[in-house]
Amino acid sequence: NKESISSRGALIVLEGLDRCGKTSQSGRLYKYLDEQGHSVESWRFPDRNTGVGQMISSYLANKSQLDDHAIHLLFSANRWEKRSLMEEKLKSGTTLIVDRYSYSGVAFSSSKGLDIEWCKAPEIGLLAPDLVVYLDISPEKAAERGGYGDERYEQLEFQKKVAGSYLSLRDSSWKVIDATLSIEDVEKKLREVVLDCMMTCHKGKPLSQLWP
Ligand code: Z5A
Repeated sequence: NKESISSRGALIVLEGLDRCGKTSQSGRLYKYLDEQGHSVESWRFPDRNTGVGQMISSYLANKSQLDDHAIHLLFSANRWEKRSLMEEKLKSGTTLIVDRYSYSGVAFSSSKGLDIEWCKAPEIGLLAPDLVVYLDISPEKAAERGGYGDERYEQLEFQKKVAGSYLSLRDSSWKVIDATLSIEDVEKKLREVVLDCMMTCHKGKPLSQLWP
């Protein structure tokens, strides 16, 4: 009904290269919105707490090997297993701040050479974000931040390919924020675009599905 549509939460997705600052900014945004009295939750993908998430975690830590297509489908399945809960939360008025989503899935797998349309296919029907914020940093600058860990993908050459894939996925609806600004300045810019998007959702923007 009209009332439940007009009071729904917003699906906010943060994307970007490894170490662009998504985790830091998700935490700050969550704290701010929560203190302002909004119903809000902070989510991340991969969600390593589920059975599928544990398989992904083991793969990322180089403790298991999987075919590139198989791991792609596991990342997607990890979003599908949270889809109904996601819809429930949004419809009940909770805004979700999500650290990585389908765009990471497509950007990382297509950087390994998988066909981009094949990569997008299993994401069809997941909820489309109301806002995608891309925290923009060059792979070289990102690598300077505290160094990479031991996880798969945390290598400069691969991150350069991922940056190129993200560029081909971006559309005009994405908000791009310069992630090399101070943490406080990024936070300020992020708040502005998020509050604006939340207002649009409160006013009755319907939920939609990937890929629009
Ligand atoms: N992956 C995939 O292949 N397919 C999929 O479908 C999905 C993911 C969903 C695990 O992700 C890997 O899974 C990831 C993509 C792939 N691989 N890579 N690369 P993850 O989410 O677990 O890991 P991550 O995204 O790489 O997160 P991260 O290392 O935690 O980075 P971050 O969250 O973007 O950054 P951060 O932790 O907030 O900040 C990094 C450091 O920079 C830290 O020391 C901060 O204090 C510092 N920082 C942050 N902001 C600033 C500013 N503005 N100035 C200076 N310093 C800053």
